[in-house]
Amino acid sequence: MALPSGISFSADHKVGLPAQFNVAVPFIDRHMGEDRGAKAAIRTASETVTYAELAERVNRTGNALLALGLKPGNRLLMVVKDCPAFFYLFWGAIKAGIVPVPPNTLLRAPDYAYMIEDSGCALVVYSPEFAGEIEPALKQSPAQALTLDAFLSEIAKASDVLEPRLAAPGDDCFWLYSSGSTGRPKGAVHAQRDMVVTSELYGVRVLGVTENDISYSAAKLFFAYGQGNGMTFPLWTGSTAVLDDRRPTPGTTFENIERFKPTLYYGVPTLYAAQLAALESKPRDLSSVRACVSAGEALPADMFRRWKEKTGTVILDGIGSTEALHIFIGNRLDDFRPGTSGKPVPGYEARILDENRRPVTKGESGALWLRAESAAKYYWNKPEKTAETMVEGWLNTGDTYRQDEDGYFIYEGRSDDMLKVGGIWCSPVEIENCLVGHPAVLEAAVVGHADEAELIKPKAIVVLKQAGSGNAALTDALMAHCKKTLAPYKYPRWVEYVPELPKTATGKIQRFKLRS
Ligand code: 3UK
Repeated sequence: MALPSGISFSADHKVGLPAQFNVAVPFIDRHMGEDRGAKAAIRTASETVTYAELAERVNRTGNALLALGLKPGNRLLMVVKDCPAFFYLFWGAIKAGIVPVPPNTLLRAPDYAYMIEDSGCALVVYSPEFAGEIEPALKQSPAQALTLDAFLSEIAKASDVLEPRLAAPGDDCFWLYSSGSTGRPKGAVHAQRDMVVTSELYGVRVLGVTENDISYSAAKLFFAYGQGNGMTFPLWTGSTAVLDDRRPTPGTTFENIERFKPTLYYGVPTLYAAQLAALESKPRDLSSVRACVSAGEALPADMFRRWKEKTGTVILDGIGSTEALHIFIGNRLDDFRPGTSGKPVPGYEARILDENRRPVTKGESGALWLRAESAAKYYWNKPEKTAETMVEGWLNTGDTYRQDEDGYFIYEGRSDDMLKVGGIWCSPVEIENCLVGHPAVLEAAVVGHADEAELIKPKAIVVLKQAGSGNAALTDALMAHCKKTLAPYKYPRWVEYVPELPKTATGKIQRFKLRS
């Protein structure tokens, strides 16, 4: 398919954009001029939204946001489940020059209170399902807030004509929050250009997404991975996205695959493991799927093999990040190696550096640095974190990698203590702090531990106030305490009781000594 007018890519995959434009035009409005008005942009179990309906609702949303008093540059915090209105809010804001910020919807009130304050957002829109966490978070805040239902009645009243607010390719466009091992989530600020780059370089040039594809991402839209899979790649190519607001399980995902017959399916390793287990007892029809994609954490080679055996389809593992926006090293249909992350996506430059920031000899491990045209510009309000992570046009990924003899990149772990659980960040420090809040616990350390599918989950090593009182009932109580206090996926799946924790001379827990 031809690139949208005014947009080009050079022979070395560098993007060319107009000096002034609005990225909602090539992703949304363009399809009216290309005869796709009647085509399905979104399908859910209860509705189909055509490209014409999408363009109209995006305009109404932009106008409704302006009518509520939002000004260009203001932030809109949208805590919204996977449904068509996610598209309306995200693109309506962008078209009106407002900056959408869609956080993880699995978080707790204190996380949202922090994001509301940190972003200084002018408006919070939230699906009513999340009221229990959002409404307490709004108590101290000057931001306006509306439930999604209330907002949708505003858009019904708004005009369906909206001039796009022009911006430069490098101007702030949307943010995504990313978490660190210590400290608060960081708002990664992405530019107008970034979704064009990921959609064309990974979506079109690696996966070969075309107008004829139907994409279904089990990974949610708030995750940069799901945002590309389930929204920007389909819109860039004028194809169809399938949305489901339920929690993805083997049951719901296979049901969607059989019903909507997607050609592309996107998951994370934890879900593929559960799907594989479910396939043992009930075969399912995946014949529509031409490729499966995995990201978020490394996909074990054995899972690749078992999936291929059971479904006939390959799973293309690729590493992406919130900062890079989407996958920057990936396997492809005509060039893959199970157990590796593949090779750099065209247009992305990856380097493995030693502790002096010099390239390692090929085959040795080191820190992975990345040069990306889709990289976030900076972290909001966090100049030190920005300076550590974004250095002279390069991104420090925080990952350790090596290359095999044929140039495939092999993941070797994080250089900090952060864990990926079900593809989502999990800070050991946050879980430790939660455990220490339980009356029986004196100290705790949390490390990653591989489950039976070789996927990492949090394990707690606990020192009790009353030595020797650890038992199964207390373990259950500690797990319940964490589930109640933290985002539910963060609870420790194992608890081990020890008399003391290994520490450095300065009293820092030596988590590496506890990993097993
Ligand atoms: C880890 C992987 C091994 C790695 C993401 C695809 O995961 C995404 O973004 P996040 O900001 O996390 C980034 C970090 O996650 N990771 C991601 N994928 C892999 N490790 N193999 C993989 N295939 O530590 C990385 O630094 O949550 C994934 C697209 C967009 C994304 N934002």
